[in-house]
Amino acid sequence: MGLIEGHMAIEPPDGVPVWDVDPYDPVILANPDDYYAELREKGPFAYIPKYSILACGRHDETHEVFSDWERFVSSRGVGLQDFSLETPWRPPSLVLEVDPPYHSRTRKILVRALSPKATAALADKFQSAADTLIDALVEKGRFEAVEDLAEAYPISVFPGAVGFRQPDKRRLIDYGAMVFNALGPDNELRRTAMARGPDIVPWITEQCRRENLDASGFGATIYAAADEGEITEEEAGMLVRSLLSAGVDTTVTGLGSTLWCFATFPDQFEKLKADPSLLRPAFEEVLRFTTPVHSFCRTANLDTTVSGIEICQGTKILCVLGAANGDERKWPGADRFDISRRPMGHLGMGAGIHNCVGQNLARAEVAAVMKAILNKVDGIELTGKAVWRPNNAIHALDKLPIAFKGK
Ligand code: OVV
Repeated sequence: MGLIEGHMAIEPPDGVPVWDVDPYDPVILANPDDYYAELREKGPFAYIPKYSILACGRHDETHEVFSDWERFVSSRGVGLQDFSLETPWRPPSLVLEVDPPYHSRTRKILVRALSPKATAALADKFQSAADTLIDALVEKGRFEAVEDLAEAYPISVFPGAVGFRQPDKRRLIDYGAMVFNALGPDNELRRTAMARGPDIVPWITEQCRRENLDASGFGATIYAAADEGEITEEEAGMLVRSLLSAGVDTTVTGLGSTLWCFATFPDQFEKLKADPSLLRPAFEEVLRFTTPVHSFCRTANLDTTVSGIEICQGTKILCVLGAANGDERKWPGADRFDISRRPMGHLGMGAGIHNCVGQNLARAEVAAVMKAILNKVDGIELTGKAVWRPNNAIHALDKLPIAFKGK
């Protein structure tokens, strides 16, 4: 049995086309729409020889594989590496990279820490931070929206909500880029991100210790579970690490992509201004249309069948959430950004037991910024070319030059 990228090599299953493509080519990662369309065209699955994986990009099969935790496990890693065969670069996440029954214990604690009530309690803080930032950007007029807004806002509210006293913006953002790039193959992107490890990883580990967290905040709720004997002190630290792994790059990307959508489709911004009650469904459409986390893997833990295709134990399946979110079979006119669509069942926050546990918080952050914009901004203009930043698992902007027209 051969290994490719740390997982078992497989033969293409009967009925599955072989597709000679590199889904991790930086050109594809930066502008993935044609690759998404071609993947959907191939059928429910395509076999990609370069990595000896199956890829799926139609909505129904992607949803089936992604949410069936019993057949398609996360404990063997959600990137290309199979943790049952190789040791991962960091101790596995105690919530992302585990299965039930253990998963239920840790997930429950994060659900508690990030509950709608805990999030709602932060609403005033989030709103005043958003108002201050948007006032400053209206004053400025022209700005670089990735750095000045998409990164600046989550960094101004999220680390504080976890309980950190001295957030280091660069390290927090670069750790997110590491964690997501690590899910891909051993390519240039992954190697460059990992090179920051010796500086960032010990710092992250230190930040997650109880002594470094405020007595209020999500971190404190997690450590309170250790006091109750639900988890150990060490497990609590690892769950705080999960907040830092998954809570920064994702919201930075979601916010940047929201801005990009409204700058690119001004008619949709006009529609939102005319009816601000569309704000919630509008963000769901941003998630569907841009899919910040573009792909995650699962590993078949037994021989099984999906849509008549036989999949053998040990197969890595690349679930291309970005492709699934653009499936015409599910969303007619999928290539249109339409804030009145109400795209139920999109995979922008995942699906099943591992779906985004921080989604209330992410929505609250974006809502606060968009409310401030609706109050203070009359027009959003793209003043240059938006550039996307390749990452093995995240589809994020690198540059977004914007001008705000104040009211
Ligand atoms: C990249 C990512 C997503 C979700 C959770 C985690 C990481 C984690 O470390 O728990």
